[in-house]
Amino acid sequence: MTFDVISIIGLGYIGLPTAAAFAGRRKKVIGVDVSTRVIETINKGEIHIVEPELDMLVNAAVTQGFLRATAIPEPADAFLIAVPTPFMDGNKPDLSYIEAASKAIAPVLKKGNLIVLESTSPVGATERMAQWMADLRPDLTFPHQFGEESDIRIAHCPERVLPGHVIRELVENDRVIGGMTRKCGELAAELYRIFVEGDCILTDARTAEMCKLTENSFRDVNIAFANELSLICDHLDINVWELIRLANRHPRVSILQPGPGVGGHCIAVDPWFIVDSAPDYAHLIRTARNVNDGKPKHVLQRVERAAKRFHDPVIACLGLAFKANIDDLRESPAVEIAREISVHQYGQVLVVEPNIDALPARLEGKVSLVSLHHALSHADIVVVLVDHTSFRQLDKVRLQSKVVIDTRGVLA
Ligand code: SAJ
Repeated sequence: MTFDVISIIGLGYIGLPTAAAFAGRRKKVIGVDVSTRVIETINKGEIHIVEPELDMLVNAAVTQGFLRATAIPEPADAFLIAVPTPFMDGNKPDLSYIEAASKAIAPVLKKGNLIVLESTSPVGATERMAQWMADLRPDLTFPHQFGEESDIRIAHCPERVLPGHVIRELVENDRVIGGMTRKCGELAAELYRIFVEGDCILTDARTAEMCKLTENSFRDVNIAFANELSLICDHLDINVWELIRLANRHPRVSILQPGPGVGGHCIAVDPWFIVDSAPDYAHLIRTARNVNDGKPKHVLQRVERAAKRFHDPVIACLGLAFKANIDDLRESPAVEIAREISVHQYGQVLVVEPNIDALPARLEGKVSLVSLHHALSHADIVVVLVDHTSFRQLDKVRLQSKVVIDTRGVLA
């Protein structure tokens, strides 16, 4: 099959780079998003997120006429759904964005269409998506009812790219493609081969859903090990960074890095989808989540102890993003820690975040966004929360005579 027109639903951190990748291979791409601001920005050839190289690619795609953004879905040969799957109260997955996207494209579906769910999803979500569309289009047949004979092909192909390296990883990473039937998977593999240079490996939809959750849970459990070590080392007065460097000299040991907690919209969220679907079995995965979620509290206790040594200290928090060299503040432990320091009135809070121009609503009026130079000139206590390159390179002489709480090992 030739894919002349490809529609991407959700133009965020995954959808927009994917749209640009198809457009870069001279495919006509229709991007769909619910935000007018996002649509207007992209149609001007600009981007609304920070991701290296993405601005150039989107600009070229739009100016050459291969990419256009709109609010209302239009007919296409293939649809990729890349909308958020957050969790609700009780750590239960919230499929409302996938449901809304499925229902939005249902009216424009036609026989022969391929729909791929890219959003990280709990096991069974692809089947539910098929059912939502089938309910609205009784005139078409779907794979969960008609197998290989269906009019519509559906697959799950979870995104696996690392923020900050999206453009390279989109092309180079292998893709796990879970077709609702074999033909669904084969068609989806054909679509991805337009720009993917990694292997496209076929499986069923449920395994593909679980595979993505497994990858992120694996990382979460390993980060929890590092975070637990950091608590133990604080208690035993051992430098955890040196300890990990030494232990990693063993040929079969590869410990990750402790931090102020685990942030982002993936690793802090996805393991809960496994816990929710198998609560009686997912003990280790649940415990790892709790260890990582408990880390910001430990950092706060250290700040509180340090603040007690001063009268109304100035406390500089270096970094708000959920990890180095990005602007993404979603589920960021750094934001939470800065907020809590201010709420508990441990001192006056200065925040340095080179990748944003304005504070998020949760911090407005509570802390001041300042330059690194300003923070280092005024702070009594410096809390390193993100290992941005500019913090790694800071002149350590400027930290002399300050209390430093380095949660990332930037100064180790
Ligand atoms: N972190 C640590 N210590 C480490 C590594 C990470 O504390 O040694 C923290 C980071 O600071 C951050 C959080 O973990 O707060 C997550 O960062 P990350 O770099 O581990 O992962 P993400 O969330 O940016 O991207 C992950 C990736 N998954 C895996 O590496 C298994 C990526 O490939 C996925 O595509 C992405 O989740 C996603 O969208 O699911």
